[in-house]
Amino acid sequence: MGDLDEQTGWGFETRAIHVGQEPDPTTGAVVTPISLSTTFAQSSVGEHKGFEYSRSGNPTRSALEACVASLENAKHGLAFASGLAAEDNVLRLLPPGGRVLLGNDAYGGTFRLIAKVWSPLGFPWSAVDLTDVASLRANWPSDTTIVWLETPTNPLLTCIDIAAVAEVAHANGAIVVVDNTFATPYLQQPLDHGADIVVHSATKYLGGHSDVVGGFLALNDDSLAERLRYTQNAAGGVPAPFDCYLVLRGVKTLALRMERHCSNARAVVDLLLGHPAVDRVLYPQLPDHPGHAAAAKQMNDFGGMVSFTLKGGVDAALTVAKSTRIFTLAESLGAVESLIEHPGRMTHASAAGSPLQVPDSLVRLSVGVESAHDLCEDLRAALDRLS
Ligand code: P1T
Repeated sequence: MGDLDEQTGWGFETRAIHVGQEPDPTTGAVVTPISLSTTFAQSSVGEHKGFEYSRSGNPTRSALEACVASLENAKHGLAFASGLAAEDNVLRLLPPGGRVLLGNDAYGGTFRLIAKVWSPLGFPWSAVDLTDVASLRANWPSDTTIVWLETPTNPLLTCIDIAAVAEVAHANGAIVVVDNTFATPYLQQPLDHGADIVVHSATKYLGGHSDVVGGFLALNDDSLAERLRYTQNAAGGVPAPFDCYLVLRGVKTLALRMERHCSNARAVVDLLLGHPAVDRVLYPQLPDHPGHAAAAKQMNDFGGMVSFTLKGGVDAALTVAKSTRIFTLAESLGAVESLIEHPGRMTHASAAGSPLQVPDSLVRLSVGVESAHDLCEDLRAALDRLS
């Protein structure tokens, strides 16, 4: 990755290890300390060293916020207790009656938050096919204030042209929120393509080791950032200092891990494409994949997530999901170990009966960083059980 940061002059990998993480001025500690203090001494009322109370601001959290903001080419970064806490903080920007347009494929929990929690409070939502920008422009609901998209989407891995959607949204006075969890800032920096706010489930690739739940927002706009920071403190969905430390530790190796996730995913895709039990392989690098052109334009590589459908339908999908040995049957994604799941019955069960319902013959893989050979053999053995 050649892109240099304007502020530091450093490349991505250097920023991941050093931004916000200067050696501790008191002790020289090279690793950012975990600051557990909930409160901070004031020399006189209102005079302090930048921290007052740990919900409002914490040194370990500040380090994480500076680092991931830099990776997203963002001026502002805000860390949260989970991806959904970060999303909820964004939805608090909605004006009374403001509509959310949600892409028609997205994480089930995001759908649930928008459609089942916020919508009944008087904030309408609609599901839209964001690959069809002409239709988005022609059918724009006038009460829309937020367009919410994932690219690649969870779990179908459809890719959306961020710049094209941002152009329509901005012309209509709406903001664009991009969930960059699947791509990570190593592969895609949505703010550079016109997004207004980037959302992350830091639980996934940023943390990278399945040992921390976290969320993140990155953005450039000062007034939006001020509002989001106000709500971060007022509503209080902040992460613990230890969690911030774990995400910061994970981010240091993000570039290395993503390289391996991508190359292992390619090996898995080749295996799946050649197996007779597989119906369709979903991976953004494939030329016939929905949004391949958008992915090729805005991503540096195609990521570590692979989904596929089985000719044998739901029964075959459930059999494969329980038959692997290295791929662990579990929700979540983006960590060093490979995971397999059945979105229809697991991560996306809440979307059943909605426009975001997923096919029941679908299996989703989070391809980890183990040996590509072992991963392919594991999958081959599970698929062979179907014949
Ligand atoms: O789980 P949490 O940290 O709250 O993040 C929610 C979230 C947000 N956005 C995307 C794209 C996600 O995939 C998730 C969480 N997803 C899973 C747990 C999953 O297995 O798909």
